[in-house]
Amino acid sequence: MLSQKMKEALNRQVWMEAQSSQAYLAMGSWAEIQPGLKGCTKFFFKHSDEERMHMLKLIHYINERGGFAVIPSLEQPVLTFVSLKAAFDQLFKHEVKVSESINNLVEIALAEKDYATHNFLQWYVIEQMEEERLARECNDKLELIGDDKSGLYLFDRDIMTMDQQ
Ligand code: OFO
Repeated sequence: MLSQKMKEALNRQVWMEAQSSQAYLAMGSWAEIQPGLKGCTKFFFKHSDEERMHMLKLIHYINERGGFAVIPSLEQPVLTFVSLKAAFDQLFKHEVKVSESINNLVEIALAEKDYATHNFLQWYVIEQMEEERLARECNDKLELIGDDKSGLYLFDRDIMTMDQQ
């Protein structure tokens, strides 16, 4: 059985994952109308779907452990970006915030000796490490590329394979 505090904290995480999904959906929609960003468009939409899956996993966990997962209302995400680099900067910052939030959940689980939730959260800990790595890698590459159009072309072509490493 989840404690009240744990239930509330997990529900906040539901909101955070849903908000991430919205943010990446907005990035995908923005990328889709930019010339030559087919690969990035696919990447953002795929990430939005993954965040929704992270949210669903939490919803089922809360409900299975005697809580009630509350479907939250969402804030409108940032809709437009001055550059692809700006979108990826935001994505990276967002992932860092999500990692902090997951770490906070782990701390609560440990403090409450809720080892089931602690165990459940390990999947998120690993996932966040991977997402931060990928976002950092994308940012580093875009920093190197700058305004070089052929570099951007290759980045867009390769981004889906970077995602699988
Ligand atoms: Fe849910 O992993 Fe990113 O935010």
